Amino acid sequence: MGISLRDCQYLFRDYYAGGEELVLEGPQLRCELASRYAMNQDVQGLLEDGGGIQILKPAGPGVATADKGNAELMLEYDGSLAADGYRLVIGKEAKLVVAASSRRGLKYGLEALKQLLTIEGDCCRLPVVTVEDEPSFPVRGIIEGFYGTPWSFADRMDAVRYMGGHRMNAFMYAPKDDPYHRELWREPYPDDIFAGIHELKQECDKHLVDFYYCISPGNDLEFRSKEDFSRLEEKLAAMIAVGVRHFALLMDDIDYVLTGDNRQFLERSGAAHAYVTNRVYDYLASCLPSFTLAMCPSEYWSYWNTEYKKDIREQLHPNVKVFWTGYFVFAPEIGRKHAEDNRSYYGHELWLWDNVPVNDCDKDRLFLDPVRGRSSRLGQLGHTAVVANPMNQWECSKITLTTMSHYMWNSERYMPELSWELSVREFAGELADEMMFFCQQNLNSRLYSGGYPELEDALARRDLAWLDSYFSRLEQAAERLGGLSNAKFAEEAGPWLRRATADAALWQAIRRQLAKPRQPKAREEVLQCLATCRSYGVRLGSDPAIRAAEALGVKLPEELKKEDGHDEAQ
Ligand code: 14T
Repeated sequence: MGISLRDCQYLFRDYYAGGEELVLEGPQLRCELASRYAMNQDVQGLLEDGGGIQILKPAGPGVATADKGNAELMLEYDGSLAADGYRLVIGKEAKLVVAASSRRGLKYGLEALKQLLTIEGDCCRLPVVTVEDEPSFPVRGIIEGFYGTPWSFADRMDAVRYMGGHRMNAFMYAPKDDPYHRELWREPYPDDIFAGIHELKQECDKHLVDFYYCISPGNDLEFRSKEDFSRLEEKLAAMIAVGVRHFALLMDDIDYVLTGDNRQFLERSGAAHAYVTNRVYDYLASCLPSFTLAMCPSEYWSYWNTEYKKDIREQLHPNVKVFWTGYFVFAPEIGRKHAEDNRSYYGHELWLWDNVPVNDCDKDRLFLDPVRGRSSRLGQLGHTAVVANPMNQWECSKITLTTMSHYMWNSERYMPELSWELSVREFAGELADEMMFFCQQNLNSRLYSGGYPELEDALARRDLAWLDSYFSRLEQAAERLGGLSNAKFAEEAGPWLRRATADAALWQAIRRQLAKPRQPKAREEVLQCLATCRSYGVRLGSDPAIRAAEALGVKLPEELKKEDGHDEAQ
């Protein structure tokens, strides 16, 4: 509600507004529907939530609508628009048009209409505008591809709803520690887990999100074994039976050197990975008129050309998409040269598996900053998908993911700081300032090595007044965020919020010790507060109290300091 012109210009690719406004009577936008998109098109379910828009059932031929709307909405098919793109025209006299080449485009067009609508008391206002909007990447989404505790099904259902509202269209199921995804890939899912996956698939359908089932058989697949292939096909057949049409074979993080019969049979692992993927491709083609198949090669992060890549390039079916993560598993920078090189090594459509904001290698950290350093032009450089690998903490991942959703939709215009601001505001509402402050203490050390300059400067200056206000801000932010109406956030971020409070307390103790350096009680308090900090097993990226102690010459027991995990090198 009340979206600013600046935000419109950022979030919608082309926004032609001449400053005029439509003011309509009534506390809701009530649209009389006419559709040339398709006859009897079901559009009721297209909006994530009505949010002030009601779509009235079209009157039959010659039948007057009993219920008069205050606007006219025409849905049109326009095959020249990219998939998921739309044109929204908000015309004078309350004539609205949404044109799209797919149902998802219609949905995004209606979501845009909802965002532009302001309701004030008994009337609604809309800008007179034409919006032309198309995505930078056809496939945009999330890959649940991390190690450690997988998301719960409740998390996943929420993720799918979230994606529907953020113009993401792909949820890829690939939790490393779902045993049936990797370790026990041959085993069918137990009924209860399968029911969860089925329900998730249905939620995806409802929100026009494509569900991808990913499987990782690479650790111990016998490439010549008929039995193994039947197991793999049975696993996929069960998914096909509940409507899944999108798949991926993941060969990451395995010992991929061929041994024994596998080596006899296929010689090289690139050839072997192309072979199994092609067989899966043929299987899917034998039972489905249309489907998607992607594969993650073992060499998904390396920046040199190899025989493995050549084998994939030459032998993998041309329709199969190939994942990579940029150069290095966590790529601070994915530039044009990297993309061009890797595209030429693999010779297939590239799908970026972006390891942001994943924290499975940094379990004591939360990453709450925007994605940075991805080329604005990956879409022109052979990429047709960008998917983000999130944190084990789903709710906390939303901060970064919302910025990624902006990048995925319009990489050419992406501005990390602006996206961060929008994301934090959307997430925390009235507590946006506190949230932003908290986020600034939890930067992604894998992507960003800029550190915490304001804090470091104040420490170098020994500016105690600045530090006092910094720590009281931290304490206040932690307290208020703990009471955020979003209880899931408070739960997930709990250890970090408590750690922030403990850091503030440690600072107070450090202050007292600085005032009375020779008093044993003051020293005792510092140690006690330090123990509390450590007890949470997590830390803020800025690690302010420990840094302050170091900078101000307050000695902390060496071993405690180490265990706390402060690491200069990051
Ligand atoms: F397939 C991939 F593209 C990929 O990134 N695989 C894993 C992924 O499951 C994990 O979540 C991610 C982040 O930790 O990185 C890959 O796993 C790693 C990462 C490492 F840094 C495996 C070994 C590493 F040394």
